[in-house]
Amino acid sequence: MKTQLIQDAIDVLEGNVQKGGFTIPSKGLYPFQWKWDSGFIALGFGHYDMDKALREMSTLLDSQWGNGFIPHIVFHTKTDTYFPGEDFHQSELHPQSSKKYRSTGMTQPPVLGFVLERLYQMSKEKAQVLEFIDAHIDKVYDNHAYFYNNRDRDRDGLIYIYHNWESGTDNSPIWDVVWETMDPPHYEFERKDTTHVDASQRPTKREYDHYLHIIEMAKAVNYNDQAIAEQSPFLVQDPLFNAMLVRSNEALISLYELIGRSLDKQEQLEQWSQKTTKAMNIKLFDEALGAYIHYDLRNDKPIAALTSSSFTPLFAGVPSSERALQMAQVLTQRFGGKDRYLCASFDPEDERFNPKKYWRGPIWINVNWLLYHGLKRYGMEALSAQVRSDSLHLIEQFGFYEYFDPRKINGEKTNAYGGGNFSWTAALTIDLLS
Ligand code: 2M8
Repeated sequence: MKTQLIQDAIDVLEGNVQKGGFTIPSKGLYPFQWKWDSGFIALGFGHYDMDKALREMSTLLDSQWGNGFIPHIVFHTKTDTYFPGEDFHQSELHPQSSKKYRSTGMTQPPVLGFVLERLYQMSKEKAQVLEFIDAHIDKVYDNHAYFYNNRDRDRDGLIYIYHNWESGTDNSPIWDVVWETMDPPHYEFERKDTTHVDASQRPTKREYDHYLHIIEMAKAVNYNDQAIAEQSPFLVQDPLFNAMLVRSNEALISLYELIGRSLDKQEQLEQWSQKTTKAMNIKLFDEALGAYIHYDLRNDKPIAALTSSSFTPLFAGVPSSERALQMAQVLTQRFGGKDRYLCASFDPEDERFNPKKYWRGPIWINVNWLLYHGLKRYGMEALSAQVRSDSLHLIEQFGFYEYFDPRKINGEKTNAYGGGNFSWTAALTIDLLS
């Protein structure tokens, strides 16, 4: 079974590889290169074709802007099957945007540091991977420097995101409180996602109005970070985003040590990490809920609700061991139990939980992968094994889908939703089984 599932996963990945040296998340629905998808995808390739893994990384890094920014979508190919596309985003408005590729003017969670480290760890040809790392690591460092220099408004080490698409968890109920503070125009546009996936499993039209409105605001200031920080109605400190940064800082330090250079950068990364970790523990940990939460920087208030992102600081070693235990209890009692697979993307006990709707409840394999490794890091073997086996069970049962229903329901035809033959689901299956 194991080898068959790996082979099937490889077939999915290979089917999504494109001519320009990048891999799409899913045919039809997502026809370009996405930042954090590419990181997870490279981890799958790394187990059977390291050249492809490194090419995925270099293609993405090649889209970097002059200020260190790496965009969330790189529009390699011309197609009008996705909305909003390159003509809507207009990355060229920013004076330092890539002259080579058009892209979006927003980013996604910084996974590339730990992806590079893991590729090195899994490689059989260590010298080849180390040479690649030596040639590319400074770009990832520059990306982190971009965050600390431009996205840390209060200089406390917590990076903000200015759009829900930067979080990766697009329509999470977390953002509902922000939408309540906005009243965007009712734009006229043609959705493409709902021609590929049932509309009931995707964000609403009104939610898209909010998404587009923030982009219009950012375009009006030519994607200038300072102006965005002053004007964006959406300004949030996200526990997943900051956890990825801390974990990638840690990875970059160990990679610089390995290649034996840039002591100054290692020291800087260490300082950044300590600062972010401290701030996350002071500002983002909610004692009553027992896990990390989002902070609405624009409206200066915590968003007290649990999501799967709430537990991802485990992956970066951010919580103390006492807090980690508390988090594991919350995960088990509130998200787990005999009737549910781990881990729902939103609190199953909250009335806004929707088990079929995208980031409002379904399980996502990339977040499960982060939780699996996070729990392992704290020695919680049984719970981490459960996250892994729930993930593999759902994939074996239903296929390499984009997201899965967390409820254990008998007699349902399918518990899997969104795009099929989804790249990071396939890639991380390979990694979990290897
Ligand atoms: C989803 O987001 C895109 C916008 O970035 C979309 O809905 O069009 C999210 O799940 C995001 O996390 C993911 O990276 C992207 C591609 O898989 O799809």
